[in-house]
Amino acid sequence: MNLDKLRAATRAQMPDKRWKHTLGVVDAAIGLAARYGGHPAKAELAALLHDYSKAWATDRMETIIRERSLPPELLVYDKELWHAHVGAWAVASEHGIEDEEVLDAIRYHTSGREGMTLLDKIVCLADYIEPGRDFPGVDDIRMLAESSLEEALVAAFGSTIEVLVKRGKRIFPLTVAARNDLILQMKQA
Ligand code: DGI
Ligand code: FE
Ligand code: FE
Repeated sequence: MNLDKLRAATRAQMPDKRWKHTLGVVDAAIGLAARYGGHPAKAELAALLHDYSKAWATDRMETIIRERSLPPELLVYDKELWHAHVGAWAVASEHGIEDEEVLDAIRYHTSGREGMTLLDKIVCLADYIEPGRDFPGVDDIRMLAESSLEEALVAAFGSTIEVLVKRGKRIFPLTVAARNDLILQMKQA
């Protein structure tokens, strides 16, 4: 597996704007890995690949979820969730990525999950705070990211959940589980 080839292959999956976001997430993930003792090369790889399938057609993702036995419950939640699981499947099957830690960080970067690993946290948070992000409250999350991965992620999931509630959308149970678990981790720290 050659990083330059993976970069070119990832670049080819998405429009310019998404690629710029990806490069921002790579930088942010490397920075968080340095701050919190994460594995820098794994953080870079997972961040590079995290939105691999983001620009794929909905039909294509739906077919993969059905045919490759990805969690069927995804289909009854927001389509925005699909690219994370489909992306993990795609980089494994198209590029032979086998590192389960990296694949999990890609798979759970949107929803989070209970028991998030350090790498899961780094990639998920990097996705929220990369320099191109501009949503209400992002600067508060950037500030929290300097002192606690967990506090920053609780704020980030909180902001996503608020938006989903305001729009009358369903919330994927793993996001609620992730937030609950992170709050518990903060209390135990
Ligand atoms: O792919 P990105 O745009 O870079 O970011 P992402 O993978 O975090 O996707 C975020 C989108 O997913 C955001 O618009 C909210 C949406 N979404 C829909 N349902 C859920 C959800 N996000 C979470 N965490 N949980 C949900 O249930
Ligand atoms: Fe994403
Ligand atoms: Fe992203």
